[in-house]
Amino acid sequence: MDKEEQDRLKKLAAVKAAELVKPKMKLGVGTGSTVAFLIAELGRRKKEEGLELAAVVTTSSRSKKQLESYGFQVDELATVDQLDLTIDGADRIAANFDGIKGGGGALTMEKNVAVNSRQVVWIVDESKMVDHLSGFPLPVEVLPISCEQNFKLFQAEGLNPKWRLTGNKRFVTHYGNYIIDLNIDPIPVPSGLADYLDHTVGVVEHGLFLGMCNEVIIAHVNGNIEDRK
Ligand code: ABF
Repeated sequence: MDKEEQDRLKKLAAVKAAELVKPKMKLGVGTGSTVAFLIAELGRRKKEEGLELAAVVTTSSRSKKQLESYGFQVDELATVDQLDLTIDGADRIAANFDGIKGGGGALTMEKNVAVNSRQVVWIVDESKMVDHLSGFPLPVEVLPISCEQNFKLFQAEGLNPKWRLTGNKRFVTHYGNYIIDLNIDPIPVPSGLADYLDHTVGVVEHGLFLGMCNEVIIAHVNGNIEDRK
């Protein structure tokens, strides 16, 4: 699928998801190119319909800038008790709605926003849908202070770790941490790996989002928009 076609599908999914956003909602907005189309649609509704939201929280500075460019005031998650709805992208989504996220490096904020939302909706083109989690490296955010030890540990566990780089330098997250991408394809038991990572000292967060998504809006190549719950 070429980029133009993929963008067309992403926009279709984003516009469909925007219909879920009601005035006065406390809304979570994610990160990524699909979400960028969502923000543009929300901006159109704000301009044409006067859409007003009770709160808007987002997961990256990139989304924050775009939201503010349309006149939305962006709030800190900590100031909002519970979000009504969060709409975000994903890198892979399994048939049971388990997801791999964090390809853009914002996984820690994305997970904090997701767990503090009553409803979580992911918007994707069909290329992201898989039977079982596979086909995309699993991001793991690690503290710099013990990142070398974490890397060696993952190597010893056969998790095929690779440093996330920007150019020839290690990528640094919004919180000053590094990302180690684990290349396990497929991930045989996501819950087991999530539990292992959750209990590995030095790991801040990982990109396994298990049992956190209520609905997936999928744009298919044939133009059909599937709303799967
Ligand atoms: C974000 O959505 C990240 O978790 C993930 O990497 C990204 C996918 O972005 P895109 O829509 O550009 O594929 O939430």
